[in-house]
Amino acid sequence: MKNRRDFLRNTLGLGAGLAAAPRLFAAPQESGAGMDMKHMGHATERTSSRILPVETPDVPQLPWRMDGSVKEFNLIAEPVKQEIFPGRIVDLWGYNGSAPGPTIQVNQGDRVRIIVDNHLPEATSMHWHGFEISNEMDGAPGSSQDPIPPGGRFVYEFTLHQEGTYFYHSHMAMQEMVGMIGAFIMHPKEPYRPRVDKDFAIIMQEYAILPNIKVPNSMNMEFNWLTFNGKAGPATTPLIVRHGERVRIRLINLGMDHHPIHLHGHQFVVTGTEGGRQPASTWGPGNTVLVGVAQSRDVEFVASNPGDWMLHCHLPHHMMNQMSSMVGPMSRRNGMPAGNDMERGMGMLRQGSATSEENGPSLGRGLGVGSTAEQTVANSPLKAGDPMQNQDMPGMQHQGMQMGNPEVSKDANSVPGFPQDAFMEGPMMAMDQMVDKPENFGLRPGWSGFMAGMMTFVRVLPPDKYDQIMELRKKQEGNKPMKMDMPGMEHKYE
Ligand SMILES: [Cu+2]
Repeated sequence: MKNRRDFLRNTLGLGAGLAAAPRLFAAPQESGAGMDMKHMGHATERTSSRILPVETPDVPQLPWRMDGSVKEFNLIAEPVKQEIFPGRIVDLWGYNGSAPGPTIQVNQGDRVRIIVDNHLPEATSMHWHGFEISNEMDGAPGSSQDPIPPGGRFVYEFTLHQEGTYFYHSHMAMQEMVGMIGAFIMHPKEPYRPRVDKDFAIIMQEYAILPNIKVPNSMNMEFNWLTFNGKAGPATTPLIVRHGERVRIRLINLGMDHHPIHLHGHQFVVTGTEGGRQPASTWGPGNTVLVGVAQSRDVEFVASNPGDWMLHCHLPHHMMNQMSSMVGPMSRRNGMPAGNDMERGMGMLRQGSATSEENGPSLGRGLGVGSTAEQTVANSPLKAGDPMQNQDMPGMQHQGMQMGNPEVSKDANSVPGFPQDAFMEGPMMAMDQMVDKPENFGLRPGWSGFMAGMMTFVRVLPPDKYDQIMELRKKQEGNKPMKMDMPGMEHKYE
């Protein structure tokens, strides 16, 4: 974009009255790609106004049934097995078989009933984050209600007068840390202006999971698995948009860290928070938005720049998978502690220097309680001269990975600090085939080697490529039997 006026036209959709805009950059048509309400659920209300359902890639939508004028949902709090990365199936807690839990979408003004069943081995409580509802429906354990005992049920019912990107979560702190959150979208009575053609939501979560362990360490303060909608890159599913479309992405964060989410190739405006829509007068341009813990941020932009653009958390450690002192050639020592206690794991020292034998490379990398410093792990030392001679590096040979060689210079081992990224990401980490799906079609070969943690793509595609992917997606969905695991639920979001 050349100037401020272009920015306003492209990002704010203020096409009218400015210079004649090329068709692709014009504000989206009212007809848009929106779906009529009758495709989303019972055709009861507001068929005149078109509601664009929010897509949550990799996370299911929660169906509902109508009980008179009440929209009724079922949520089951339960342990789930979540494949956060090819072959990495972890034990999380979530809702209805998913962590994060399924996305709930309602309309402003709806009367909503949510039946929460607790299939966990301990008590839980469901909090409706930011909802302006009566106190006894707030889900604050102890103060607004008794916790829901294992095997118990609580029926929440309220009328929603708000609009925006909300979420639900367990109000038991440690349960939050093992997956228990879901998106709760309240569509406004009058659609937001300018209208968008695509509306996505991404929930950010983080887990500390030692290699070969399946249960996250919820006491830990540092994390080595970072997910968008329950998947770590490259297992995340790209957001597919057509060149010229106006796009909204709703970012939701529940964890221990704040995430600066950065989009390549475009400027966006922040149009909403966890409190709902913000007035357009507050929308300043940016390309990185800090999504703090317990916050949501809506960003909008016109996808005016074709290409496969990364969308990711910009904290370097959040762009990695399974980072741990046990894995990878983090050091040229023959042995180093597998993990440390909480304090050293967080980089706090009471005695010894940061480079001493006992602290060494595991300082600040510990995974806290549950890991042990006694278990030293040999990382094969790199051989001087030709780092690639060493083919017996642990963790290097994974089935399905494309075994390319990282590019390193001949004198790499003489350079202080080496290796940094040579073995953390790159061609030998690529697994294009393992994460193959319609949304990845046409990405550059080897792309997956550089995607990890909280990373995905916004793919801004010309019409033919866009249609091709939609066609592939349709074919894939056609092959899958429609799963209706909840009796009485007739409709699902597409
Ligand atoms: Cu982050």
